[in-house]
Formats: sequence, structure tokens, C-alpha cells
Amino acid sequence: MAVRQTELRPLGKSVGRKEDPRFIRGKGRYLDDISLPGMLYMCLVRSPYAHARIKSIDTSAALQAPGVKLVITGEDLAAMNLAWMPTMANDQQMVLATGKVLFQYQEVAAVIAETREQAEDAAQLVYVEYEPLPVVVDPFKALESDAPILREDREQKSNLIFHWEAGDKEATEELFRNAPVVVKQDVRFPRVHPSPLEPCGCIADYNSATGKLTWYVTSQAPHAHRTVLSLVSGLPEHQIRVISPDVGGGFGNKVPVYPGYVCAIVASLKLGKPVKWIETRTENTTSTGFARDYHMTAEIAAEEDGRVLALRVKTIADHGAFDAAADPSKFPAGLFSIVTGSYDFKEAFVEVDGVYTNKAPGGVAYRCSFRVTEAAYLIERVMDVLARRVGVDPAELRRRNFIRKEQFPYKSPTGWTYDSGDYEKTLALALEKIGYEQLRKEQAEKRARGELMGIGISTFTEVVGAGPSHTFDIMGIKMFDSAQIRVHPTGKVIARLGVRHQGQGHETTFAQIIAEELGLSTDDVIVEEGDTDTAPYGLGTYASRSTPTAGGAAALCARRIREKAKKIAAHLLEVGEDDVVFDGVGFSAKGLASRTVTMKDIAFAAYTNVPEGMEPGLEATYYYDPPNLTFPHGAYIAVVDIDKGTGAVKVRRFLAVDDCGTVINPMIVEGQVHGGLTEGFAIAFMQDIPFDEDGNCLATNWMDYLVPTALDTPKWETDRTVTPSPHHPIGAKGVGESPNVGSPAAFVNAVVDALAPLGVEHIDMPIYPWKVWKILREHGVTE
Ligand code: MCN
Ligand code: CUN
Repeated sequence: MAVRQTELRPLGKSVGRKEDPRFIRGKGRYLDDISLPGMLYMCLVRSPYAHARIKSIDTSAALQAPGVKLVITGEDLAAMNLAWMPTMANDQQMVLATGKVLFQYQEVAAVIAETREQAEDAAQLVYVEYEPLPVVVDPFKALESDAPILREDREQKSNLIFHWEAGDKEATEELFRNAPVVVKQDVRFPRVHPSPLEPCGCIADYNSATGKLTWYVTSQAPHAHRTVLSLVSGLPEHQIRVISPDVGGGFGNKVPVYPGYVCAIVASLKLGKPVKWIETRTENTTSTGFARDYHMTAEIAAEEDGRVLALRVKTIADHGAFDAAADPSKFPAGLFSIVTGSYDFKEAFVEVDGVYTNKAPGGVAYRCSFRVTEAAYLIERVMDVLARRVGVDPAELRRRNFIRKEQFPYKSPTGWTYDSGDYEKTLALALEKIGYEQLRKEQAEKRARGELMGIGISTFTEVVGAGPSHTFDIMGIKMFDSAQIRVHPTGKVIARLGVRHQGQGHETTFAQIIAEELGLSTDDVIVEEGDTDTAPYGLGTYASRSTPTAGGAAALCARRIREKAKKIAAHLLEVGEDDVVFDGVGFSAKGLASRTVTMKDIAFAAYTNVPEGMEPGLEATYYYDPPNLTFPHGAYIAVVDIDKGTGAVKVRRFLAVDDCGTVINPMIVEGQVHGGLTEGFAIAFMQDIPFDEDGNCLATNWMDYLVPTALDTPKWETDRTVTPSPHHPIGAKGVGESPNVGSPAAFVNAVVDALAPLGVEHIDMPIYPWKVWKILREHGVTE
């Protein structure tokens, strides 16, 4: 199915992935493949308690252990003013605990030894005396007036982190007062974890002779990490080189800066040797950026026929012990206010309260699009609740309420301007392709026989591509992105971008964009990301922002080169510049197609034969600050059958019709959709990070936190519509997170639809078989 990399005009073709040959042959270069001479290893001592005062730490036995070079505690860091570090959400986080610990598995001390085994063994010898404190696990209880105050470092003496609102409260209330129909639903989006195959880690390598720190790190945002590091440590930014090697999955888990990173750097600065730290699976699952944990209540005011009027949403967001979500600074709840979704609500009012509890920090991760996962799930779930209440088919109810094609650009009641979309067309294609009417007939027949079959629809709107820098920044760093292209004399190209892929295929897709713009083949273009010494400044890869931002930069940067190329072409063709035309493959003299020069001819001339007065060389840099976000959308349909004996849900079919504007590489987009659907499926049916009342984490590894295998995973069907973004240089929107944003609601809607004859209106994720089994038994259903 893939086409060869040597084809010209590659945009929109399924060009085979340039990165695959090295990955398939085991020749990727991940962090743990890097070993430096004299390298030491670090291991962290973690808290067994979720909330406890630290009475004392005794490191003497650990320091005596074989191979041990250094033990660092919070007090040591405090002496360097490094006991706390800023988070990416205007909060601060302990690097190593001082005073007390706030969640189980919190970082308490770091042990550095000659080998990893020695460091692990010595860590067992660090003796910490704790005095347990009352634990707050439930975010609602955390807000009660008698709850213990968790964060003693803050002036504000409550566990409320922030209160955030969007929309018009008064106007919304007014519509609710007079509405013929009001539905209300509590919806929980459980705490889940991105769990990339490769956990987080780094190697800090400080050279005391040059004063330069080279930091290899599994990072989705190397430049942003360098800036944060420079600000925290006081090291000059040009003396820090951040290298993000091949990354074995990120999913948002590798956006934050973690305590282990700072400890490894401190250790390398103190010892003058490279220090490696790589998490175990348990450390990754229990202490790094989790996802979701939103307790949401939605109300819809509507007409009798199901036409929506207003939406009211109240949310309690459990952030754990520190607000370490990597949100844009003006958006403490991310882009959650996109919660009106694909529907033309007249008014909406959204509130989110962020809360501290004794759990690990995080919040924004796992293909989340900055909390759009929560928003899309909520609105798609509640639209089904409304459909049932007013007795309208869920597909028809959606159609009745869609923002219509001619309403774009559409201003939403919470302030977003949707760039483009054609929701009716996308839903119509999905319904036709899955055979919706036929399926409803089959369902009616099965219901008559007492069988449980369900059909679930989700017609979501995504918002990606942060961002316009006037609205979006992280810690004050404006969110735009960049590309730098250098054409060598033989017409071969190296392009460097400010983003950093983790498996998304940028080496192929961005090469396609550049090759298309320059009249070359993908094979002629090498794309390099992840080294701050060479790549132009950028904010990194997350929130499906790479295509909307760096993709735009790549196209515009290539066009900058093409402008110069045109001048050189005119010189070579001996015609005026206005008489030169570019047809995607070569430059020719207008009306004289036989006189053609290619980019290769031009590249050679750029270094050997430029017109008089022209600067030699052929390269350009482009910083692209997009005018708006992009708004991809999709229509997903799930068909499920439920086993009455076991409660097991079988996903019989799943169709995803996505619209991400102009598609660069259909095969890669399909791969992204398959991956995201598989994660959405896992979230709907098997993933949760629960805690007991003492704050003990009950899912600490892949025995308890489930990751679907190929055997569990349904067969995905995909299709697409194309509504280009009017403002993106090639009309492309992001897609990486759409399948995870859109699919959980389709799964849950299908299960609730199957159970609807029993009177079931909602079921919270994850939908374990025992949960369904219990509902069936409660309703007297037997085999
Ligand atoms: N693409 C395309 N045409 C479009 C849109 C995208 O061909 N119209 C291609 C892109 O060029 C890119 C890929 O699809 O090669 C994803 O592009 P985009 O939607 O811009 O997303 P990003 O590259 O910014 O990737 C981030 C996104 C996020 S936020 C998570 S989380 C996630 C995801 O990507 N993590 C992943 N997909 C992942 N896939 C892998 N293998 N590993 C991860 O960690
Ligand atoms: Cu929110 S997970 Mo992705 O943005 O890296």
C-alpha cells in the first residue's frame, strides 16, 4: 500500500516511513542505548506513605555501600535553592521532599553509584523516619472546610488550586430557567496513565572543563526543557545542549520536567561525571504525569424536539499533590471549554475547580489535546442522555444540532473560533458506511429476543495546533514553531524542526511537505528533530500541534527557498523572473515547457553560478505563528454485543471517519488513528489508577494497569472526509489525538445503548465485565 520514497509530488501519498528500517531492525537509538565513558547510575528513594512528616533521613549506611558516590536529600538541594522547582502550570513541585511527603512514591532521596544494581541496593539503606499524617484521596472531601491542608508552602490555606470559568453565566441561567427540557448527568473520567513502552529517563553529562552540560532526555519538548533548566539552574542556556534521542512513545508523559531529571543533573554537576537515570515501570506508573481524573456534571437545556439551547458544566479536577499539568498559562483547565463540541449551543457556562489531593501530580497527558478528551467525552455522552430523554435517535439528534457548514468560521459561546468543518457530511458517510439503518433493525430484532446489542455514536470536534502566540504560552514561552531547511549543492536537503516526534512519523511527513514544495522526492530530504544545538527553537510535539505549527513552518520555509530558487531559475533559463513557472517538479520558462531546470540544477547553481549580486547558498529559517488553532472533527460509530452470562462487552465493529483537513500521508494518519483508537478502547474498558483510603496506589504496574494486546483490540475500520483548514499553509489540521478524544464516548454510548432497555442511563469507565455483570444481575437478567 505504501508508495516509494523516490516519487515526486509526494504530498497526500502513502509514502513508506523513512524511520521504519532502523526501528524494525532494532537500530533505533533510545536513551538506554546510550552509554558514556565513566557513566554512573542514579536510583531514587521513594515514599511509602501518601502523606507523612519526615522526621529524619539517615544516609550513612547508603554512603558506605559498595560503589556509592553520592547520596542527595531534599536538605542538600535546599542548600542549593533547588529543593523545589516550578511546574509548567504556575505551581511549584518538590524535587526531593523536605518537611513532608505528599504522595506515595514521591521522590525523597537520590543515590548515585557505579552500577544501577549498586544504586538500587544502596537506596534500600537510606533510612527515613516518617510520621504519618491524615490522607486526602477524595477531591470533594479535599474541599471541605475541615480537610487537612496539604500544601504548607502556599499562602492560600485551602486545597483549592484554582477556580476557572468560561462562557456567560447569566445568559446561560436565563435559558435554563425557561427551557422545556433539562437533562443532567454526572460523568467521571477516571485517572489513567499514558504508559509509554519506554519509561522516562535521562543522562546528564556535565563537562567541568568546558562548563557545558549535555543532557540526553526522553523529551517531547527539548527546547522548552532547556529554557526551564536554564532558569532553574542558572546555567547559561548556550551551555546546555538537550538531546532527545529516539523516543519510545510519549503520549504526553514526556512533556513535564521530573524530579529525577534535576537530581541527575545535580549529581553530574557535583561529580563531574555522566549520570544515567531510567525509571522502572512502577516508577513511571506511580509518579509521572497521569491523565484525566475529572469529575464532571453537565446539564443541557433543550427544546422538546431536542434542539439544544444551553450547556452548564461543573467540574472538580483532581490534580494530585502539585499542579504539574503542562497547560498553556492562560488555561488552567486546558482547552476544556471546547465542551460545546460540534453543536450550536446558544449559550454555555463552564466551571472547573482544580484541587490538591495526596496523589501523584500530572493531569495533561495521554493523547489529551489539553483536556479535550474530557470535554468531548462529556458532551458526546450527555447528548445521548438528551436523545433518550426526548425520544429522538442519537444520530438524528446530533444532525439537528450540528453547527452547519455555512456557519464557519463559527464563534462558540465559550469563545473559540472554529476554522472549518462539515459535520453533516462526515456523519452521513459514517452512517452509510456502517449500515446504520440495518444495524438498528438488527438491534430491534435482537432486543425482541432479549439479546443485548448496542450502537454508539460520537461526532466530536477537536481543537489543536497551539498556538497563536497571542493566546498561548507555557511558562511565558510563546507557542509557535519553526523549521530550518538547507539545500546542499547536489539538491539534497536537511531540514530541522522545533518539534520532536515520538513515533508519529515526522521524518516522513515533514519530508513530504518540503519535497512537495521544492519539487523533490521524500528520499532527497532528511528531517532531524530533537537536538537543541542544531534545531531552531520550538515548543515540541504534543497536543497534536506539530502539523498545524511546524508543518506550517516547513511549508512556508520551503516556499522561502523556492522564491530564491525562482530567481536562480530565471538566471539559468535566461528569462525574467516573472516568466518562470513552477509546476511542482521543475521550473520552466512560460510557454516553453521544454526549457526546464530542476531544483537539483538550481541547488548546484546556488553554490557555483548565482546571478550577479546574489548571496550564494540555498537555505532558510521560518518561525510560524499560526493565526488560529485548527479544528479537526470526526464521526465514530461502535457496535457492541454484551454477554449476559459474563458481562463481557465485545466490540463487533468500530468505524472512525476523521476529518483532519489536507492529509499529508494517508497511511501514517491511519496508523495514528489505529493507535489512538486502541488507547481509547483501553480507557473505556480496562484502565484506571485507583487508590485506597490511605492513598496507596493500587495500579502500580502492567499486571494491574492494563495495556491492550493485539488479541484484545478490535479491528478498526477507517475513512475520511477532507475539509481543509482555511488558514494553514497546506490546509492540514492535526490528527494524532482525535481518535482518543472521540472514541471513549462511542464505546460507552454503545454499551449504554445495549443496556437501555433495562433503564440504564449511564455507566462510568472503565467498563469492566464485572460492572456490567452487576448491572445485569441487579436488573434480574440471567443467561
Ligand atoms: N499527519 C498527516 N496529515 C494530517 C495530519 C497529520 O499526515 N492532516 C501526520 C503528521 O504529519 C504526523 C502524524 O500524522 O506525522 C501526527 O501528526 P499531528 O496530528 O500533527 O500530531 P503530532 O505530530 O504533534 O503528534 C502528537 C500526537 C500526540 S499529542 C500524542 S499524545 C501521540 C500521538 O501524536 N503520541 C504518540 N501519536 C503518537 N504516536 C506514536 N507512535 N507515539 C506517540 O507517543
Ligand atoms: Cu496531551 S498527550 Mo499529547 O499532547 O503529547
